[in-house]
Amino acid sequence: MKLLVTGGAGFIGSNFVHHALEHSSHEITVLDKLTYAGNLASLDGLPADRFRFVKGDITDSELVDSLFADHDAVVHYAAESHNDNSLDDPRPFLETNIIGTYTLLEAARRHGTRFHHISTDEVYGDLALDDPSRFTEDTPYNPSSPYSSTKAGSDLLVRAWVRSFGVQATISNCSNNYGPYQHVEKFIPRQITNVLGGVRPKLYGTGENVRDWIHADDHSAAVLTILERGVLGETYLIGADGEKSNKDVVELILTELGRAADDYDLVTDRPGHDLRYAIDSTRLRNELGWAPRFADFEAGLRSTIAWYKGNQSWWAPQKADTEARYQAQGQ
Ligand code: NAD
Ligand code: TDX
Repeated sequence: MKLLVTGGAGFIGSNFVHHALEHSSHEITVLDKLTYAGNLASLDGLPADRFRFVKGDITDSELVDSLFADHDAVVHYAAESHNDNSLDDPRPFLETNIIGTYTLLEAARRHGTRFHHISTDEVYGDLALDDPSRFTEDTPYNPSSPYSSTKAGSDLLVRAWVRSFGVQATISNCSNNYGPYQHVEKFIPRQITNVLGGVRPKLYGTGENVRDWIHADDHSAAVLTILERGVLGETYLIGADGEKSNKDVVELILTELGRAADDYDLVTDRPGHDLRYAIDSTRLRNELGWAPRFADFEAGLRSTIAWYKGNQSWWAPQKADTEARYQAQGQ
């Protein structure tokens, strides 16, 4: 297939491009606006005969239309993705996540293009720490932040375009990703690069909030599986049973880097901070036969720490600006 990957210069999109070129024979075009979160260096070294990059905005309907005319399927990662930024300035989230997805869906409708929409478990809101249940495909939507509400809105647009216009789409909602090429604004890379720079990690609130971690390469394998074998019109949850409190993750990072496990600061909490996410991915495992390769979070975290240690030139240019933004927010 000729695949168009939106947001392929971002964290998860670039991991997908590397994964798909290695594990399939698809040709890939990346469409990416190169916002502060996009980085062409994440796409270095890809085979020129199967990979092409186009700089552009998913809200540009003329450009989108011309690219859809020339591709068999679209995997849609492009988004404004950071909750903290959405609390500071929600507008770009509405433009890219809602209008951008709408623009792509209209092109999919015109061209009859197979469409896979990448979304998040945050659309379901949060769970209590002691709640034995986990999110499933049937959990009602209840997003908390401007970011997660725009992702929920984009999911609902996809469902409506499937039902009303017969667009051939699937949706996946994945839990928190970690791995190489993740922007230093996000929790795990922020804390790894803080410790590498001699700065104490920053935990929001009490650090008891729980995230369900999955390696980005396992997410990519799941998306490729859904693209090739998923049932049109369906939603699949992606998760690797990786629940950990933020405090536990910071302690693991500190210990791995030879520092005392309690060498961190508690800082102002995120407004509306979701307490816990947890994914039940039974459907994807049973119906499509996917399983995570990085089942051991601690081993995956160690390899991620090693990647940030070895790739300072990739992240260092973003670090000072990112920390200045956090400092202005008291975090
Ligand atoms: P990211 O912020 O690292 O990357 C986003 C990419 O989209 C960047 O390359 C950026 O330049 C591009 N982009 C932004 N606006 C654009 C526009 N208008 N037109 C074209 N390109 C644009 O994000 P990420 O963490 O890689 O997330 C990718 C997708 O996965 C998002 O849809 C996100 O909601 C979803 N997701 C993320 C996670 C996670 O843990 N990070 C978990 C589940 C789902
Ligand atoms: O410095 C920090 N300290 C801290 O305690 C940062 C940056 C975060 N946190 C906490 C907030 C969250 O509980 O760590 C947790 C993870 O934070 P983020 O990396 O900002 O991720 P989260 O808000 O959980 O959202 C992520 O997962 C779902 C992605 O950014 C989203 O794009 C995805 O949809």
